[in-house]
Amino acid sequence: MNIPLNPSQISVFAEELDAAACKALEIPQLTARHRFNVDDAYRIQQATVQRRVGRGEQIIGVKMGFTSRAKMAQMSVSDQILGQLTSGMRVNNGASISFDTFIHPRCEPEVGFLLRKDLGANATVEEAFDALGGVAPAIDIIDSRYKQFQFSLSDVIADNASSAAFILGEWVAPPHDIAALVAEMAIDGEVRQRGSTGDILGNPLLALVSAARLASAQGFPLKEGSIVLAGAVTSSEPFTPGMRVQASIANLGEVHFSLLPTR
Ligand code: OOG
Ligand code: MG
Repeated sequence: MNIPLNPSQISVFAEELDAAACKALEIPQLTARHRFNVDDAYRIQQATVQRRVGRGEQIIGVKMGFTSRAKMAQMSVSDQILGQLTSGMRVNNGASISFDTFIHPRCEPEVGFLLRKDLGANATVEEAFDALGGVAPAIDIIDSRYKQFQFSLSDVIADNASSAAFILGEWVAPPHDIAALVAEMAIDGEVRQRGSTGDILGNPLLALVSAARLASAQGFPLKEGSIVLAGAVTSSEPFTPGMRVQASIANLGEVHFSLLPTR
């Protein structure tokens, strides 16, 4: 049975998750200690994000999770979830980054959207398309703060949808049909994952519609200028120091990053 959390429990859980992320040390699932519902999980998420804001980061967008069958099957979670993206998570396209800040990171190919208009809770697919200022290939770097990368739905929401870092390619004008573009992810030049943008709910614009609905429900409706990651097209892949990761989406371009050679 779920037990409602009081404000001090929410801040204790948020502090534990935030410390785990800062120190790159995994922790046991929170729900092993205290089962809580999805609403409380979003309150914990919000408190972890506010800790980042307190350190000077800005909230720059949101990401969707579990919008493809591949991800639902890989992680045994079938509900869509929302996470928040901050300035501290953004990595420049082509950058070399250190592995040290991660616990057991994985990368996944995604579609990124840039909004040129606010998008409300009841936005339609047409309104979502009209609100697009740009589309870009993206890589989401997830790094669950939980042991063995295992969690319940409430745990992963509290952990800000495993968000650790993300990389965006160049923004391009939204093509009229973005629902059937081949997406690939290669590690050290070898293609490891391949799918279609249509693997995201049949059309990645539906992930944007869901993001608008969930973000409004959580009290931070999507604003002009926000970045939205639509969720992974394929399963994620682990990576290690020295690797080079590239994702590409037909007609949209490519995005890549590298890991520095040593820990
Ligand atoms: C949770 C994050 C899910 C996606 O694209 O589906 C996600 C996880 O898999 O750890 O980012
Ligand atoms: Mg993702």
